[in-house]
Formats: sequence, C-alpha cells, structure tokens
Amino acid sequence: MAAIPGGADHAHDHGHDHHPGGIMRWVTTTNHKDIGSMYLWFSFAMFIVGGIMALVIRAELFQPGLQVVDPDRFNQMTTLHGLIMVFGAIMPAFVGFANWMIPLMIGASDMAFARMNNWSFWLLPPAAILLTTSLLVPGGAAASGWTLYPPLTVQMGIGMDMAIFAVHILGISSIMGSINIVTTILNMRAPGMTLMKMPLFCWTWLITAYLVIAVMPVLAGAVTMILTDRHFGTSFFNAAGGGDPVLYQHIFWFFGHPEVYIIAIPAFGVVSQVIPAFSRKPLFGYASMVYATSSIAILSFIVWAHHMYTVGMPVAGQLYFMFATMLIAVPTGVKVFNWVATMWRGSLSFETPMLFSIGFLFLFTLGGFSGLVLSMTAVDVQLHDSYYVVAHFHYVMVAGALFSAYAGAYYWLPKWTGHMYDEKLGKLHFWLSIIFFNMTFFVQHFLGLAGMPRRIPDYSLQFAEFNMISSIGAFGFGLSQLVFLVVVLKCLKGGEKAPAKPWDGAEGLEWTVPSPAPHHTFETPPVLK
Ligand code: CU1
Repeated sequence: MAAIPGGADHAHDHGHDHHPGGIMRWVTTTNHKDIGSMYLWFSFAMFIVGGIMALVIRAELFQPGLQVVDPDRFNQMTTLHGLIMVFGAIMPAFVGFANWMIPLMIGASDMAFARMNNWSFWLLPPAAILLTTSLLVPGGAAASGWTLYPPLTVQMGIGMDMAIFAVHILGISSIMGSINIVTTILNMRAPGMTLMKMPLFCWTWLITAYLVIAVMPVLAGAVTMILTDRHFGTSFFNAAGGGDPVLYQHIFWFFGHPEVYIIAIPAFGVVSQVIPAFSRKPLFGYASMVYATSSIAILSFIVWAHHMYTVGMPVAGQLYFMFATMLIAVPTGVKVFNWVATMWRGSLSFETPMLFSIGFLFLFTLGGFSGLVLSMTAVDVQLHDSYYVVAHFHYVMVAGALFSAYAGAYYWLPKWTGHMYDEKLGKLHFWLSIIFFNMTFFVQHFLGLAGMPRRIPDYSLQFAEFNMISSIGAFGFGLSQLVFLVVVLKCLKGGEKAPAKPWDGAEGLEWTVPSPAPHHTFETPPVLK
C-alpha cells in the first residue's frame, strides 16, 4: 500500500510497517522513483559495457590486418554490442524515464502494478549476466550479429542458447514494463487530465508500449523456433527439412522494424518536453504530434522487408516495401516541422538539455534522410550490409535515442537530485559528444559507398584512412561519456540547490505536481509559488 503522507514516521516509530534499508531497499522497492533510478543506472552500466565492445571493434578496425582480436571474437563483439545497446542500454533508459516521469505528469501516486514494476527491473541483471558471460563458454558468444540469422545460429555453440535465453528474459521484462505503462496511463490519470491534455512524453510512451506488447512476442517466437531447430529436431529454418532461412528474416524484421520506433518514439517524447521549455512556448501542433506519432507506429508494421531486399523477393514486393517505407517520411516530417516551429520566435536559451535536443534534431534528421536513401530498392541492393547502413542506424540510435536520453537526463536531473548540475561540464559533454560522434560515423557513409562490408574484422587498403578517423572518433566519444558520469555524481553529492522551476519557462506539469499527487483536478493546472 502507498504510504499516507506524514504517516511514515509514525509507522516507523511503532514498527507497524517495515521499510528495509541498505541493499534490501533496492531489491524490494515498489516506488516508481527508486525503480526509475535503478533502470537509469543499469542502462548506463550496460552503455559502458556495450561501449567497451564497440571500442574493441574500432580498435581492430583502426588499421588493416588482424591485431587485437581473432575474427570469431570480432563477430561476437558485434553481436553483443548490438544486443546490449538495444535491449540493455537504450530501452531500459527510456523505461527509466517513464517510471520516473509518467506518474508525476498524470498525477498518479505510483505505477499501476508497483510490485510487477520491481520484477520488471530485476529481470534485467540476470539477462545482462547471461549475455556477457556467454563470452566465456566453449565456442564463445553468438557470433551472428544482433539479428541472429539462421542457418548460422542453428549451428553455433552454447553461447547462442544463452543469447536466446537472455532475449526471452529481456522480452518478458519489457512486456511487463509496457503493460504497467499502458495501465497507468489509461486508468490512473487525475480528474481533468484527459488523454489530449497529457504531456506529449506520456503519449509517446503509450504508443511505444503498444508496440512493445505487439512485437516482443514475435521476436520471442523467432528465437524459440531457432531453439527448437537447434535441440528438438524441427526444421523451421532448415531447407533440408523443408524449412526456409528467409522465413526467419521475415519474422525477425516484423519485430525489428517496429523495434526501431520502440527506441525512437520515447526519444521524440523527451525532445517534445525539452524544446518547448527552452523556447518558452507551448509545443507547436500538439494534436498533430499525437496523430503523427500514431501514424509512424502503425506504418512501422508494414515496412519490414526493406531490410531484406537482397533475398530475391519479387519486384512487386520490392516496390511495395519501398513506397510504404517512404510514406513514413511524411509523419516524421510533421514532427520535425513542429519542433522547429516551436522554436520559431521563441525566447530561446541554450542550456545542455536544449543543446542535446537541437543536436538530436539535426542529426536524427540526417539519419532519416540516409534511411530514405536506403529505402530505395535499387540503391539498397548496392549498399546492403555495407558501412553506409552502419552509419545510417547509428545516426538514428546514437544521435537520435542517446542524445535525447541525455537531453532528458540533464533536463530532469534537478528534479531527480534536488541539485543543479554543472552547466559548464554539461556543455563540454555535449560539444565533445557531437564532434566525436560525427567523426566516428559520418565517414562511415563514405566507407559504405566505397563498398566496405560490415561485420568483417579486416579490409583492403583503400579503406584505411576513413577507418582510422572513425576509430579515433570512437575512442574520443567513449572517453567523453565519462564527463556525464562526473556530472551526475557531482549533482548527487551536492551543488547549488535546484529551485522548483529551474528552467524559468514552460516546464511541464511534472515540475509543479507534488508527489504523491494531490486529489485536485487538472482542469486548472497547479501553480507552484
Ligand atoms: Cu526498418
């Protein structure tokens, strides 16, 4: 049961209600803020682990020839880097934001299923341990890339089984988290908080949660079919037994494309909170943002085969998937227009959250354009599995999702810790990140256009210069992220006390609503004195 305000001390004095301390507080907590913080710390730890794997990859690719790892280890690094960043770092980061902010934004006392919330989080560490320790078993980790394509994955050692088990656990965690978010938003809004009055971050998570519930079981099915092909004599993906490895690609990408939006849409939500605050204007085109986000989510289900133009599909299929994919540019354009229109003639200021949001706006749009390039079948046949693809999705994942996660973290750090963060260090973190990010990934467009394949530990001499630039950029980017750790630790330890509304502008409801929420109506939003 939720504690009654002012009742906690009483309960403590008389021993009626036991509040465990130390580590048990975190193991048993049902508080949405505690769980949100654990998600965010877990996500950052996984970001470091996945980042170290990326640096192993970039160290190997620093120059032609083999020097740091053998080809098998290299492929294991690409697999675990992808799985850990997608399921261990980015998704938990935004679930952490959801836990912290959604109850505050809609005036709910906590998440709907507070104990399930605890379990959703605590499933993550075992999955992370399975993935990372699979490097130590005979045969090593899965060496297939994060997409786990058969027939390769049907033949690999026990590391593949560990990856399948980890994917199942991660899927269960994110489905439970999403059920919690949907239920909280639909049932626990304060009176007067209609759906179309919700802060946009809540809308983006409501839509994302439906995507998660729809497609995570599809991924679970795909990897389970690999598992039965491996151990129980089925032939779903084995041509010799009447199966088809291309079937796996269809199932995987029916999950995989919506997954891109599971990552991107909460990022849109964060940016849609930050840009209005630092423009001192309400979000431009709120309703159109809701409809555009919903359209993107629906369209994401009908474009999956743009990842598999080269499997030999009929021309009619290629044309359909090409035009359906291009259609997504329309609602995405609406959103970019609205963010720019929000800033237009606003009273702008450029603190770190706003810098990361504007960085997101520029670079995510660039990643969208390279996606449009890849959507064209005739072009994609040339660029498939090249470094152009790697460049494209890192603009979406890093400059899209990671930069907006940083925007959100800097924006809400004063709310979370009660202290202002070090603005100078924050700005330093932003500028180092954006410079080294582009140094790492912009040149990869050229490598791809010149024909360098991805997931290969060696390359011919004509690719040497761009690879060296990319690797130096990657190490710079990795080191720059330690600045963020310093900022957060400093902020937790102390520093200037944060005022109630630190950004002097159009902060959202979450800044003014006390927690637990009051039983008032949001017809007249509360104003903090
Ligand atoms: Cu896609």
